[in-house]
Amino acid sequence: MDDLRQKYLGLIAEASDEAALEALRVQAIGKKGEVSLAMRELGKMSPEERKEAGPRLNALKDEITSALTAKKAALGDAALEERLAAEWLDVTLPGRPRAQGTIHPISQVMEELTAIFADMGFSVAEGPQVESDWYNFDALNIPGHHPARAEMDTFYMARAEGDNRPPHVLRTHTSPVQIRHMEAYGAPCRVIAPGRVYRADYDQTHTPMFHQVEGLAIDRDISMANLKWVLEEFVKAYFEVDDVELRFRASHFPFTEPSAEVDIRCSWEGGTLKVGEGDDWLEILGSGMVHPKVLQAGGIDPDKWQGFAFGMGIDRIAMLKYGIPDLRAFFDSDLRWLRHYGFSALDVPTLHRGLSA
Ligand code: 2NL
Repeated sequence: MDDLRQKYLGLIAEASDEAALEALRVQAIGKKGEVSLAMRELGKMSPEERKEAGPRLNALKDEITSALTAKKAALGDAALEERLAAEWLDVTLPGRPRAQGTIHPISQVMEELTAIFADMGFSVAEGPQVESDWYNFDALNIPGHHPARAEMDTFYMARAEGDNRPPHVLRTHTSPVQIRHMEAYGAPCRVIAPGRVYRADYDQTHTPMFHQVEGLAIDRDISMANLKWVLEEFVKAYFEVDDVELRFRASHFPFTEPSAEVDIRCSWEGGTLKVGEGDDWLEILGSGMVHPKVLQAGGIDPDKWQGFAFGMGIDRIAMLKYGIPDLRAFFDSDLRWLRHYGFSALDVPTLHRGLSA
């Protein structure tokens, strides 16, 4: 019995997996196992011998059973330890770093404008940045001899040698987009055209490429009163104030009649702009009733339809709202500037969430 004990306790201690343990269990205390066979021998013993050997065999069986159970648990623990080590995960590692890029203030402001005008029923139109002189000038009542053509500091595209047709131009405003819109969709219409425009001008307050948004609303009875309301709603929503005061100053554009430049009441205190209060006026846009010749150029009958139009510089209103001092920095692609003035990609401007919340 001591031999059996030595043998099985030794084998159990050395078993390397559960299958080996099970084999040992069968071999020792299974139905035909060595201990079980020894127990069967008890029947052949004398009562005295049996009284002594019986309990010892039972104790041996118990001892082997507990050794098997203990070893099985130890093997399970070891397997778990191994799995935990293999599947180890450092939960103290920092999370994914925040996105490197930011939304450029001009993109942000374009999204804001779009949200505001969409709420008033305006759709967004886009068009080519290289335009024919017809769409950029003639259709807008700016004929070849008109001083506005010279004043606009236009970039002209090159023509092939001997090609005497008038050259294409880099659009000097987004008005051509609206002429194309009138041609394609007719009246009535309500549309804004935001985008890049180009003029050969470079100083403190001018860059050769800049951004403009124009708006156009045409219907049977649209008037300057509708223009005034739309612009008031726009300025309130854009500058996120409850009240504004607009001032219309008579002006002149070839494509509108009458024409007005629009100022908003404001104050400058300690270098920060407050809209809607104070004694200063800030010029923000030009506007007017669409000239009958321009309606006609867009294929719309000026005897049946009329409308207002306006245009404003996006870069300037972005600087005003977000306190950006230098226009030229907009286009320097300086990463430090972009991180400072840029917006999170998740800050999508909507009217219900607050434009720049
Ligand atoms: C300004 C002035 C303006 C328009 C743009 C326009 C467009 C069509 C017809 C008539 Cl298709 N007008 N656009 C009208 C008035 C002023 O812009 O100071 N922009 C920065």
